[in-house]
Amino acid sequence: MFLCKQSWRWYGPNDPVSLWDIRQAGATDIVTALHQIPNGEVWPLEAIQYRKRKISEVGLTWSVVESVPVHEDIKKRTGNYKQYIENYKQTIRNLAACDIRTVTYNFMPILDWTRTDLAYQLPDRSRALRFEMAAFVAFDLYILKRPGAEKDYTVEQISKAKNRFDGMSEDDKELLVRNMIAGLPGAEESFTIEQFQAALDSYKEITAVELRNNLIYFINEISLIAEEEGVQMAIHPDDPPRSILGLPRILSNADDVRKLFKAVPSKSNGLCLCTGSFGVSCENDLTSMLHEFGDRLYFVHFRSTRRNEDGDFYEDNHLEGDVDMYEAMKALLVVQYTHKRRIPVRPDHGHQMLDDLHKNTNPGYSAIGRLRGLAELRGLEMGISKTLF
Ligand code: DNO
Repeated sequence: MFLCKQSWRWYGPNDPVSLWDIRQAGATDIVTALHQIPNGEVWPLEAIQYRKRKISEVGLTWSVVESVPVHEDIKKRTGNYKQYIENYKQTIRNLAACDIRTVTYNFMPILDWTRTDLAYQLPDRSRALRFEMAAFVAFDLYILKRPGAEKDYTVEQISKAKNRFDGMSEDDKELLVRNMIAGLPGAEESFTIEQFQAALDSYKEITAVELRNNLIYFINEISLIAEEEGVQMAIHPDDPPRSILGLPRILSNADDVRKLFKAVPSKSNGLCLCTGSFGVSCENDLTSMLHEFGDRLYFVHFRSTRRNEDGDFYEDNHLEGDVDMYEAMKALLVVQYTHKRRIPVRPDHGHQMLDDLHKNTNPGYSAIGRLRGLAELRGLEMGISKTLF
């Protein structure tokens, strides 16, 4: 018996990876969302029930929602934010009525996870997702031409970005734009350059302090309902864990998490600890974070990144890279054992490899790379469990 609830993200009926594929990969629990419902609207009870039924027909359990998106108006506390919060509450009630009680969300302004390259070739010819600083800065300075952007970078970064940009073909530039702002799988929005600049402008006056206050306001409101319904809210960290494009970011390290839990002590206010996102910063000690936030860990993403000093990183194999997966898994097992709880865990992302190289796959969410990740994590879990308990 595994302690971790082994889960797998499924994008719904249009996902090229089927529920049967997932069952064969060895997962028992499904992480999904009703992506067809526009951001901000209530998820109808019948639609949740229908999705849940489809999942149970295959012998799997829908145990985590990733994500119920938070409307930008809520993040900015402008426009219709009050209505959107009421809608969010109703969605929570409807999910609870279907016995789905773990909800992931993030509070990153405008962009969810951000990468510059979705097909970075590794020495074994599999493909990984990558964030390359020079390409990112080139996008910001020479494609987006964000006013005042130069002051966010060093002279060296700017010169590297200029060289990088000069070496790009028109196709390269187009691809970079698409990778950056057209929306990665699960992202809530997609933009053209003009729309994107307008979205950035709408955050001009919003400082990190304000954004954090808006998050606290939101989660305070939601926790009233979530507590009543026994729903666990799990915030996903910033990815990458730093401010980008002049936007404030407020969930990048342990201190940010502490601030959130201190401001809203409700048990419904919890964390989705993503080792891949937090792990990009060498300042984040993942093992101690797993222990410290153990009682509020409602969901875990296991993924490992490999970084360099320039701020670049790529997604490595699950057991390699900068994340010490052995220590992370051990900490998570101890947490579950101590708190007498099973926590849903999913292999986050995976390489495009083997047959999947010739298929249309969702970047990061192909079948075989994640199957490899899950298999490695299961083995690691079993090995550690047998020696620990
Ligand atoms: C990327 C994911 C994120 C995550 C959201 C949660 O692969 O980890 O898109 O689902 O940030 O709201």
